[in-house]
Amino acid sequence: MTIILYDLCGASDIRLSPYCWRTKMALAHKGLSFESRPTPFTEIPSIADGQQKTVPVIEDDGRVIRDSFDIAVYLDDVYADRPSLFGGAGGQGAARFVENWVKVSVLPALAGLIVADVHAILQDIDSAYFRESREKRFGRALEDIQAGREDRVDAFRATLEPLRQTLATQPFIGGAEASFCDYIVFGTLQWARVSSALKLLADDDPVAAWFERCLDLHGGVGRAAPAKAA
Ligand SMILES: N[C@@H](CCC(=O)N[C@@H](CS)C(=O)NCC(=O)O)C(=O)O
Repeated sequence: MTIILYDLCGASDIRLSPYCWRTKMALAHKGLSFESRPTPFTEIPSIADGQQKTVPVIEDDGRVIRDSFDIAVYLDDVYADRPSLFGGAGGQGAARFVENWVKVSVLPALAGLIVADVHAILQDIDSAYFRESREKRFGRALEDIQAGREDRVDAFRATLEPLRQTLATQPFIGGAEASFCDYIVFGTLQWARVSSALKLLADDDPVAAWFERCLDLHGGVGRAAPAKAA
């Protein structure tokens, strides 16, 4: 039975969620086919069993699983005969560290650079909800959050230093091959790539080369999504 993925969708069918990208890369890594259901923010409460507050959510053979990390754990458990996302319990523990590094350091720095750009690519039905909820969260207008962002790009790049140094010894966070750890960071940068024309990484940054490698993984599922035009 085909897995259903509820995938956050902006205007012009832009699939923007950093967390849904983690799940799409995880499904592709496992070689599982899935049906992607485009989901605006304001329709999340009515998807699947009607109990959901965030996406990604998957439905697999009657089971409803939410949260990108829990979905990856589920996929490794249930489809254990397919390529592993974590490489076992130790890998899962290390991936939690990557998830929290991204949550604490990378995502907040990035959100402050692109949040108004993200608002600009949403469907009309989501526009007011996103503005209101994010302005409440940040305590400022979206445009004010993003203002002066050129001065904060270096600070954002600095949050990626652990990845940069890791790439000096290996092509992926997972080692020789990509793992769910890579998809956690990839999804975050892919969110920016599809939503904003801001140049985030220097051309000679090893993180930029790694991101290009990730875009090409699994038949280029990441690259198939168009980058936001300048
Ligand atoms: N920890 C969750 C976070 C998911 C999440 O925050 N998703 C956002 C989309 S990027 C969402 O659905 N937000 C709903 C809202 O803001 O109303 C995961 O990893 O799946």
